[in-house]
Amino acid sequence: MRLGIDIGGTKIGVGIFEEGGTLLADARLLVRGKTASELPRFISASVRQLCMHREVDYSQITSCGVGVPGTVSDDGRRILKAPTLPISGDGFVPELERELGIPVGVVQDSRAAAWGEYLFGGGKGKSSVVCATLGPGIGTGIVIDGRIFGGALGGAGELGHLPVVENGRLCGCGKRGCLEKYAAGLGLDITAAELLGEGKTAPDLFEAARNGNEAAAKAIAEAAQALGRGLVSIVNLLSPDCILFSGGLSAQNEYVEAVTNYILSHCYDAGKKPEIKKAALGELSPLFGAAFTEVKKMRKPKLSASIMCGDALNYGETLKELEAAGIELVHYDIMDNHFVPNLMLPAELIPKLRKGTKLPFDIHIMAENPESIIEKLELSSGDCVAVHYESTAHLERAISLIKAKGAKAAVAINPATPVELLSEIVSKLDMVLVMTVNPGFAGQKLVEGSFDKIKRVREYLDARGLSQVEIEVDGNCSFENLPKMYEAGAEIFVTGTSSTFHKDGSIKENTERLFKSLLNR
Ligand code: S6P
Ligand code: MG
Repeated sequence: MRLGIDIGGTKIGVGIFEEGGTLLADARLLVRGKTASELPRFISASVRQLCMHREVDYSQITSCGVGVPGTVSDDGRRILKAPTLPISGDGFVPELERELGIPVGVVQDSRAAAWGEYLFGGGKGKSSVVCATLGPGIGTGIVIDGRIFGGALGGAGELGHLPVVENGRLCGCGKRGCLEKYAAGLGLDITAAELLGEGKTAPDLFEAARNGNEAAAKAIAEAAQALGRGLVSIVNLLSPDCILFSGGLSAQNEYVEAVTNYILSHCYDAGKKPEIKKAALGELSPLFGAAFTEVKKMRKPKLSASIMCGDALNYGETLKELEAAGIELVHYDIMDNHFVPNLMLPAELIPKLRKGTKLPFDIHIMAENPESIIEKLELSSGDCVAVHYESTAHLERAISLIKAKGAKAAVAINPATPVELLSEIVSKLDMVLVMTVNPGFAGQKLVEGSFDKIKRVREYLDARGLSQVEIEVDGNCSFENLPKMYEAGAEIFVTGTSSTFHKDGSIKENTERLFKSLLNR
């Protein structure tokens, strides 16, 4: 099941859908009086209540798409600009994820409407659909060949901001003379007040035209013409096979008819004409589209404490403290003084340490001939072993050896090693370990460009359909860096002297601080 949310200025629409597109339950929530920080909790509580009322099993909902009246980042994680809403920035998506406990993504609401119509409404079966939402402004969503088109700059579909009058009415975007200031709700309100007197609004203008007021009829015809011209540009540029109208203003039949006629009589004749009609899902189209927008998988952050940074006189006690603090893995560094200029932790110690903890081991081999070390390891299913790409000519053999012992297999890459070098092995991996310092020592500075490297590794994996392959980061996972590493796409973090074992706090205090820094990112 999927959850769709459509956030407007006064109301929030909520819909729960079956995978095939059947709407199981929906509701409208009033947002009045809610501050930005209260919204995620309010939405989550309302959705859970709706599920109870309608006997929908909340635990079956796997993702949530949120339509917002604003510009969002390409990855659907951030709201870049939403002038009419109290929410913006990086916090909304992670907060809502925490409240709902499922992955969340945001999408511009007019794009969500077009996507909903393309999948389940008036655009079903078409290849390219343009859906113009005629409300107070004009929002236009474009679907081309089965994908929402956002454009390289992110602003595709801003039909409402087409300049139509030089030095005309001031628009909310800061410019003057935009189409929506003449041809959509707020613009027609201004025209109504100008022609019929103060306090008159768009519905009065339509009413007056119907009752024979020539000035009103002329103004509406001009507005329809301006909108028609804008849409002709879209038809001539993109050649869509379907144009849909939704939003409150689309209820004015004469208006929609006038715009339709203008488009059909003025667009370039390529032998076929686009089908032009009203959207089929009404005000639910953004809810459908939001629910069925692809949402990036939420990754649960896991901390893997580097035991070599602990108190060597008291490893048993340290392991207990780590477990109690919520650390999930023991990061165990094996170095040979050849591959790296340091000699640390023998493989033989692992079975002894296991007696002091239930935590799985996350073994990081920094040694030449890692195969000979893997052969010595006793592993269990929760363990993971990483070998360095740079350390062996027989990477595939090393990975197979790890797998044969029942553990998860990973390749570690040094800061200067490009992820592309893993192309032949990556499909066999459970994890990629991205080094953000040059391996060998704790307490080093982060190598420049590391956040971007993590991001590129995540993109590389996702592009190959390998989003299940985890990314671990090792090196200076500090209170400050770790949240950024998580945002960049990593999920397992090796914590050493810069966090879990930081000199200023106990393991418990430091780990609490780390979890807090992740929450407030
Ligand atoms: C050394 C090793 C690492 C360190 C860890 C220390 O390269 O592979 O696992 O133990 O990076 O963390 P910190 O916070 O001191 O950088
Ligand atoms: Mg390590």
